[in-house]
Amino acid sequence: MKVGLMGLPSSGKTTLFNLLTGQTADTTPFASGKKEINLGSVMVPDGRLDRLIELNQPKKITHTEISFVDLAGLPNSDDRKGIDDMIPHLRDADALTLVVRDFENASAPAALGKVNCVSELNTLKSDLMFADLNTAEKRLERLEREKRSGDKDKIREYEIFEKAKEMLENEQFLSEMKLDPHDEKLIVGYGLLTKKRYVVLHNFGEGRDEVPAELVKEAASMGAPLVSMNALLEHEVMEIPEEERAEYCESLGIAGDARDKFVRAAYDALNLISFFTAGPKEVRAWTVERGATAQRAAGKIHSDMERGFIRAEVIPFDVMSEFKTEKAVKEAGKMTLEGRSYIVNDGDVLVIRFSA
Ligand SMILES: Nc1nc2c(ncn2[C@@H]2O[C@H](COP(=O)(O)OP(=O)(O)O)[C@@H](O)[C@H]2O)c(=O)[nH]1
Ligand SMILES: [Mg+2]
Repeated sequence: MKVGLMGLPSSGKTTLFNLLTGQTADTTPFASGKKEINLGSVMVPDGRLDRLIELNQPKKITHTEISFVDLAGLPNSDDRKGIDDMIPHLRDADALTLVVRDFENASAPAALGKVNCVSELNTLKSDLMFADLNTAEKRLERLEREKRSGDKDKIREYEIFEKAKEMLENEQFLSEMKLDPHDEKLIVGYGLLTKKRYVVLHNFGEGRDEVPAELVKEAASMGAPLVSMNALLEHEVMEIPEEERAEYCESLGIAGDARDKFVRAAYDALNLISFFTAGPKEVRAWTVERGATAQRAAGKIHSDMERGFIRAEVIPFDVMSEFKTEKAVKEAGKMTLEGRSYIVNDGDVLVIRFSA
């Protein structure tokens, strides 16, 4: 699962990337003209996993991970050169973070003008819509010919892209389009950007920690969670020894947990859930799409488990946490046996029974 970081030059994407991954990617200004791609994976913090570790004292611990990709900044809206280079990398991301700058930055291109995080978000939104409009128009041009064969799917695809074009011209994101699963299949290959899920990151500088109401409104209108942090300061905090961190954060008046909050928000934006396997050997968090069945979850662990699936023993996390051991849960009659089509809940602790 991959989350793309998108934002105007000097909004702090690479700083955020470094904070997230502990890497030391170059944060020199966009003016250097480099077009590099930074990729790194990050453990998703999960308090439930911590509790299961406490209960099981396992030899091995495995978190779920998501990866982040950081690209060179999108050019500002008057200069769309370079946008085409970046789009493919954004297209194959599962979700996007829109980073907006709310701090003075001498290295920011003068063309960007005064600090205005709301207008930055709007610029990014139009860039996204513009890119999708491009895709839709290109596709319509081809389909014009292709649909003449009478192929039902081509005709349907044409209708969908016509509708998409109309929506984009009216500044609507395609995530608002109602499509049935068959329709979805027809267009899934195009990686339409405005159909993705988003997180908005308000990256603020000194004295600007208040989130502008307009930004809250804009983020909400696209259904995106909003996280606010001073990425540079949070990064500085991570660089000092762990035992001094709490005191340092207190002196700065910050909680120091912005990184975890952000990773969590990005994970949630992906619309994934976690289930757990827990024992003395290993406590592990696994990821499946919301709505996945027990059999599908088993397949995440091992393909043999999916194939030979017999049943799942299910303990909801809260029950596990309360009764502490599997034995106690069973004695209390709180463990359920579920078949292959059971829909896994976020936080389920699973034991899969299968025949090899
Ligand atoms: N004051 C302040 N400066 C920041 C913050 N985040 C990034 N910067 C600075 O802004 C410049 C550009 O940051 P960078 O992460 O390279 O931006 P990018 O072009 O979006 O990747 C660097 O000099 C950073 O140190 C922040 O939250 N506050
Ligand atoms: Mg950068």
